[in-house]
Amino acid sequence: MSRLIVVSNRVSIPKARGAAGSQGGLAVALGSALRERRGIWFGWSGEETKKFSGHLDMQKNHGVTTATIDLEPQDVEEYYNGYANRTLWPLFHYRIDLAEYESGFGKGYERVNQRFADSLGPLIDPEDVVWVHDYHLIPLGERLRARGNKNRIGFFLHIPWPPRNLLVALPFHERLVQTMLAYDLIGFQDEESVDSFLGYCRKELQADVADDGTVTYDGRSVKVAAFPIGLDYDEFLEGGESGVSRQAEQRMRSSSRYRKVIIGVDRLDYSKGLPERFDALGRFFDTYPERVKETLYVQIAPPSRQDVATYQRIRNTLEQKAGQINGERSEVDMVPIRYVNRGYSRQELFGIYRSAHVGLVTPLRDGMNLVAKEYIAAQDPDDPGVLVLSRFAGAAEQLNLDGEGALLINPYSMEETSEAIRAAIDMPLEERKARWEKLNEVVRTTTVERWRENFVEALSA
Ligand code: GDG
Repeated sequence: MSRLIVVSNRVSIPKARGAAGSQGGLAVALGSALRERRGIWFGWSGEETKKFSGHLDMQKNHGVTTATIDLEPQDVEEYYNGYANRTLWPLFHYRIDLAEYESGFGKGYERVNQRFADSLGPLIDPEDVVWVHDYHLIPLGERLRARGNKNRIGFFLHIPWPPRNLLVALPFHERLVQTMLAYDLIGFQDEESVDSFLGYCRKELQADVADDGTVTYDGRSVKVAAFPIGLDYDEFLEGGESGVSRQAEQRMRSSSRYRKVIIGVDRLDYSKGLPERFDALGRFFDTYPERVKETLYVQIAPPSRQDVATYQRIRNTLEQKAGQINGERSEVDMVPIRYVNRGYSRQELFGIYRSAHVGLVTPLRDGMNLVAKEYIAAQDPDDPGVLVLSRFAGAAEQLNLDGEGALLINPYSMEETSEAIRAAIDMPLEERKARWEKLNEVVRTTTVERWRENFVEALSA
């Protein structure tokens, strides 16, 4: 079996399976593939150094070799906070109004991708299969090719690929997409992204696009397909068996005094549609005032990317909205919203999801959204809750199930979201069970291991 080299912006140092506070499904799935194939996980250490030296920090943890490099402060500012998080992230999430572009960002992005290629290149053996992850590293494949690398190299994008008409607003968009065509396989989360990408190649680059998703351009071919990511289902369920999980569930049930709990769990990010969600809840409480006492909305929102100003602004907006909803509707012994700016362990999250009657997942755009799948996996089969899901999450392609799975909503419509919350709260047990069984079947069978196997198999073929 050929060796697998995984490359991502940051490297998650592998822990033992099921270890306390253990990592997410991605780290677990990639970790087990790397163990099997004696591979290497390469990326940025998260540390800064005054002068880039290219020094590799190689470590072996639980059978997985990691190799990391430090970056200069200017690299971090231009490549990570700049081009990745202030240019590509907003644009790819359809927030052209928030996308900023400075030529320094573009230069920093190119420079860091070159640094990655130069440090990683010597580690790659001729038979290795290389798998590059996410928007930070789009040009890496081409940079490796320029060093003479002839390996199979694949790329997976965890976030949405935008429609052609949005992408053309990015300066030097042709160059970005042309570099991407240096890969052998490009994977997206959903068919919509695949269609957008192929449409761009056809219309902007006049590339040849075959029915099976093969793009031929400038003498080489790359296969493009959807590989929807999933959960490490077994590991997640095992965590749910733990005392920590049971306690978290019990704490939620007793502290909510048996009100109907609606749960939201999101990184504090403008793509997750949180202000719109808070407004929809306000609408729900206004439309059904008798429900205020019977309902509790819990929003867990750990802060992220706090070096970027838009992330500070969204935090202020949400504090204001939560304060207003609670100020207007609380009683001395009851608040309608609990808004929590911190993270919980995965075991605790399991218990919290399980205690909730409604899972509210309403991103304005999302590559996949794993919270939707975790909410389903955590439910009690005898008394499952209802998933209310944005049609703009990649997960909607899998979880709509012809209207028999999640309740799909348009997150820009307060009415639609508010009505879906009401329908979810009032849904009879029979229907909840029927929907949950179908949803759980999808989540149980399209796991992160399947995703990884499908991708690596297609890449190695
Ligand atoms: C990107 C794409 C795509 C959240 N709060 C806590 C916590 N989380 C965990 C969730 C979930 C993960 O973080 C978030 O994953 P999402 O998929 O919802 O979103 P992104 O972070 O934006 O991820 C996304 C994903 O990549 C994978 O390809 O699905 O579309 O944007 O697992 O549970 N985990 C813990 N405590 C928290 O408080 N432990």
